[in-house]
Amino acid sequence: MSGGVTPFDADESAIAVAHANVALVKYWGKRDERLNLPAVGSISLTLDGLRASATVGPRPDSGACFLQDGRPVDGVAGRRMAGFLDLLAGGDGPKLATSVEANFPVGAGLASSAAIFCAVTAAALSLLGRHVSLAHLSALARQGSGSASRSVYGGLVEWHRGVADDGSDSYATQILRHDEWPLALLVAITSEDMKKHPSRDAMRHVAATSPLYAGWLEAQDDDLRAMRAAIAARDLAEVGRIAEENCLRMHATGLAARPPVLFWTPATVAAMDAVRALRDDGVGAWFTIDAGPQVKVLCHPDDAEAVARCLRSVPGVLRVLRSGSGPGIAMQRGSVPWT
Ligand code: 2P0
Repeated sequence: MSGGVTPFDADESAIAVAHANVALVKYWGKRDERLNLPAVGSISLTLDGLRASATVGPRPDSGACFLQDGRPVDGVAGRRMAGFLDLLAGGDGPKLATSVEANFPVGAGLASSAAIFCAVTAAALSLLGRHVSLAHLSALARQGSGSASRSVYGGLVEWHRGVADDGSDSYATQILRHDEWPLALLVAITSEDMKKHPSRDAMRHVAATSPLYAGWLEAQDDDLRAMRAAIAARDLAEVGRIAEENCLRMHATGLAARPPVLFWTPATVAAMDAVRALRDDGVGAWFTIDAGPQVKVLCHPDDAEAVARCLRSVPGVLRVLRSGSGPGIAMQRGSVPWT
């Protein structure tokens, strides 16, 4: 991060910090696009190494309402953020703007939108002087980006699909705090480019055209149940197995879409092979991959260095980020808006 330089006065802005999360049981598909309600529940690990901060203040009369690392963001992403800030402020509320900074590549399949929209939600509520429950904060963050609902909490988190048409029961809850089960997650970066298919567009396309999408929906509740049980038992091998299978099932829906959606590069596949080879050598490591080419590898913290060394040696892996289980949303400036 570049030290929190923002165009806002300290006394009329709020700053929140949130961490990205990686889904071990994935969110893929929506049951309501307008309210951003998921077709399935999901379970994630919040990452201490991947952090975004958002400053929210009054919108200037001219200029962008969304700055990322000091540069204005326009186009679809700018309009999406403007709409979200208006939603948070309410119909008669003040016009807001935000400046965000992340300590990791944005838009490259590293769940940057989760950290960013979660932090923007908390900072905006703080500035507006609102107080909400964490569940409500999660449901609001969800409307910015689905995965942001999970970054409200640290550790292992479940975002509930919910059944209500108004989305009132679709928010995240914490399964385990980040200090209750030490875990490590290595991210093998295979490309720093913006991803080819934004998640939102890809999941809409897959849901509309993939004959495997129905099977994905059908299998998810079993994975969620099994994952909850594996977490309760602190059974890392079982958590890893379910996460790997769930990830491959999600990507299979894309391969079967018309036209197909493939997020992987040769380095992605090489890193998956390297993880399988590590397991054959007795190292407990399991991969998961989101809507991008990076490979995320779950392991015990004692094995993290060996796993990182292995991933660094994979042709096409540019660098490896190391994370542990991270904390939930925090305020850096301004009052805490949750109760
Ligand atoms: C996840 N992903 O569970 C899944 C797995 C990508 C693959 O959540 O449309 O940016 O903003 O709700 O949250 C990425 O999608 O999508 C995502 P929107 P989001 O982490």
